[in-house]
Amino acid sequence: RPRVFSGIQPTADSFHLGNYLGALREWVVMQEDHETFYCVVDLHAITVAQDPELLRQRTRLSAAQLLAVGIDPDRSTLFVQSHVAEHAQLSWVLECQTGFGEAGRMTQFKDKSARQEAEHVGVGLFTYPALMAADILLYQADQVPVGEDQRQHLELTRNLAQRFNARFGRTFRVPSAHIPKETAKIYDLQDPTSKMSKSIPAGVVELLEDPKRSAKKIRSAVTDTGREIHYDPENKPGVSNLLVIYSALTGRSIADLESAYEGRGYGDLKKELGQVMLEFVTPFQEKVRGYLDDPAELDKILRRGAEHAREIAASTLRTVYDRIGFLPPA
Ligand code: AQP
Repeated sequence: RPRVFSGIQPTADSFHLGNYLGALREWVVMQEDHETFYCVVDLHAITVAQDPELLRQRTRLSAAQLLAVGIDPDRSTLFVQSHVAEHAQLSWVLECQTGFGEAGRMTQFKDKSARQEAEHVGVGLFTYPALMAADILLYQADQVPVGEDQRQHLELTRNLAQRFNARFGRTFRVPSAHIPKETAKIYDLQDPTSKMSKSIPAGVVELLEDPKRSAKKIRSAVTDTGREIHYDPENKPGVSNLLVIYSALTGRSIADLESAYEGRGYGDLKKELGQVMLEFVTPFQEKVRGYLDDPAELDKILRRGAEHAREIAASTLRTVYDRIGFLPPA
């Protein structure tokens, strides 16, 4: 079975609809016929300042949310990145293979560093993509389910794998990005030309917030002039984004929704999407509470995941260290 790796940062009190529709939903589906490794990437989280206690809480909360969306620990290896030391170890090796200019061209680094004062931008934010490459290459992943925003990092990962293989002999499998067609990029409800992102939280729908609050955000989503409910991302980005979300959460096609809402206004669409959201998050939130009520069980799942992940990661790292000429420990 093809291997899959993906990760998510424990940097917010809740995952948002962009995370779910762009990535997590695919994670769940891929468990069916892939060997799946899913990781809460706490090492990535500290590329920006984190409160230690909050980071610990959010790491558990992230694992609970992954289980609640349907990641099955009997079918997937679910673990926390810092529990497997090889991630940081391979990251260093890959940093030494990454060009300074190459890393500087990453748009996520440019965007995130531009939002902070220069002296607060850590080197970790710059080397973030090398760590991400290490995450993926350690497990010899074939596919990486992510949202569109990660495409460039995936391209760098592929380049690093090919470069390493060319220089030191075949060591890494070269992975491909698995980006869903319809939901690759979910947009902010208040600014439907920007991606929904926790860093700019104006129009972000959080999976753990009160669904009444989500309904209110959906009601006040920026839509376009005109009245017709029609999928046209270029001219009607707001309403198109709502249609994509609606379709993804219900499994109804966009064409079907367009005809169902023919002659009706944006108000109806928004109200009903609020209800769809409520039906989606209610059982999810209940499951999350269940996992949080039993932290010992949660920790056991994560321990088991890390043990399995470590075996594979250690084997890849041994080969890498050997190829680059490190003397094996006696
Ligand atoms: N708006 C989005 N549409 C589709 N996919 C998205 N992803 C994130 N936003 C969207 C995908 O979610 C996965 C986890 O990403 P992450 O660990 O970077 O999570 P995040 O940091 O919470 O994502 P944000 O909100 O986008 O945060 P910032 O602003 O810090 O970058 C990834 O597969 C990502 O593609």
